[in-house]
Amino acid sequence: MMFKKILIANRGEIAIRIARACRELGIRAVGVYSTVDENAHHLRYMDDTHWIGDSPPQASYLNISNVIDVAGRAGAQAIHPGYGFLAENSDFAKACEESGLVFIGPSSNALALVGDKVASRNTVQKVGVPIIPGMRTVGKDSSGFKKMAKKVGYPVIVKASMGGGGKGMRIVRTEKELEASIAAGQREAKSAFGDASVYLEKYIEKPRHIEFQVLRDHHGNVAHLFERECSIQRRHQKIIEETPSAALDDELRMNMGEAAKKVIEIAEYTNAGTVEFLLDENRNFYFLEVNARVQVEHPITEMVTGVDLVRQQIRIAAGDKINLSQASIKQRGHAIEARIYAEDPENNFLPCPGRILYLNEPSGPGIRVDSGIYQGWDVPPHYDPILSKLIVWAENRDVAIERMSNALKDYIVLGIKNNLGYLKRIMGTSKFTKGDYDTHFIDENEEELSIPKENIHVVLVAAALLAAEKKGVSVESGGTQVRRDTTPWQELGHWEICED
Ligand code: MV4
Repeated sequence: MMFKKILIANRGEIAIRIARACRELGIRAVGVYSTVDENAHHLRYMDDTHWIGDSPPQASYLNISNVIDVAGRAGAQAIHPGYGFLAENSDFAKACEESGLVFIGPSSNALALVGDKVASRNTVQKVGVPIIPGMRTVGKDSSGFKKMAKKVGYPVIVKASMGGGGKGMRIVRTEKELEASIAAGQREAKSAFGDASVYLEKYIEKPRHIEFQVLRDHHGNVAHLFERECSIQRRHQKIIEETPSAALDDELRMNMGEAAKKVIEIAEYTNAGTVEFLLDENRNFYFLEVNARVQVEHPITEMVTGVDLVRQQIRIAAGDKINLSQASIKQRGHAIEARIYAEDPENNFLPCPGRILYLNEPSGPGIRVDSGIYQGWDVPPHYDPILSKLIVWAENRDVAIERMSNALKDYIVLGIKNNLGYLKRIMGTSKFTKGDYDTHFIDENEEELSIPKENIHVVLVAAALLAAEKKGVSVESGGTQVRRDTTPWQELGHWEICED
């Protein structure tokens, strides 16, 4: 039976995305908000809204009993957690199960399994999915780590078993660093995840990060929706994603897709899930982990396959069968997503909350904007500073890049610092346009991605040349060029209108 009412336990662009899917399915959407989010954009898309607690996430969007209480009071039959917050929390999924609410995601058991990296490695290895050579249990003493490091060969990597997102990770190049790296990894894992367990793997030097979208229903039907190339990351935060990946051919794509389905099946995982792989320079792929949620970058898969992933999540949770055969799912054209953040690329990507004084969002053929903001809104400092996502589709990669570059130029956010200029520079790098990149792209292209400091002088020279020309003086420009990607707005830096 399809739900009549769903509580959306999230905020921002993803809450709006889920509310749209509800509306199309004839389901009422219940929105929630913290104190600071009283005027947040997502509430305008809900049929009903409820306060769930104070501004800090722990008091509101992360507060399990508050969310469950509100769902009960609002008469919702199901909860969609979105991404982040409670999305991959098996205690929350369990609390939903115990209070008779449907958690729109996998079972709490499947969530617990994929949340444990060592257990996941062992499970998928049983069905022949390749894993990175390394330890099969969490390390007890340093002699076990030493033995495995010798066996697989340096460099190695120490990883948190109960974590993700790169926390607790340490790359180790020689045996004499090993002991200190284990201790550092354990300390970081303990403070980030409340569990100090770490294990060791061979370190893959220049991997691409490629993930496969999978759907599996409660009747055992499973299908993958191809890959997303997510190698353009900074400190484990993805910036640009695209599909198809330039690194795969049809055969490798098929093999990875089949492996992804095996992972989801052996984990008895239901709903939408993503299987992450590392692809090494010799085109060997290895299972990394399962992301048990709808992902930030899900729209690029929707654009090339035509499948509405959030609609599928809701249908699967309601007990419907996935009405898709593997053979019917095709990749058509090319899609790219850029994540727009309130952050300062010139100041170590420091989050920059504040008031949006002017907003113009791009539109046009093949352009999708999943936005969580509006002009006049104050971006609060309490949450992840993602503002919106710009997604483009085109018949091929070159046209998609051109379309993205132009759409980024039309995207204007004034009043708060943001990464729009930085994203435009990524589109202009030769490594990106060639599709020749791995997970080190951001670090290795730092120079090309930063605004040259002398640029302001170039602008002054250009102004002087123009002034001279007006006076009828003839001058030689000397071949200096003003970069096309710097605008007067960027040169101006932060500014605001003061009322007095
Ligand atoms: C690795 C790796 C290389 N070798 N494991 C990143 C987060 C977590 N999902 C696992 N990650 C990685 N695991 C082995 N054995 C490279 C990454 C990795 C990465 C590492 C450093 C800097 C950026 C990275 C981006 C993606 C993946």
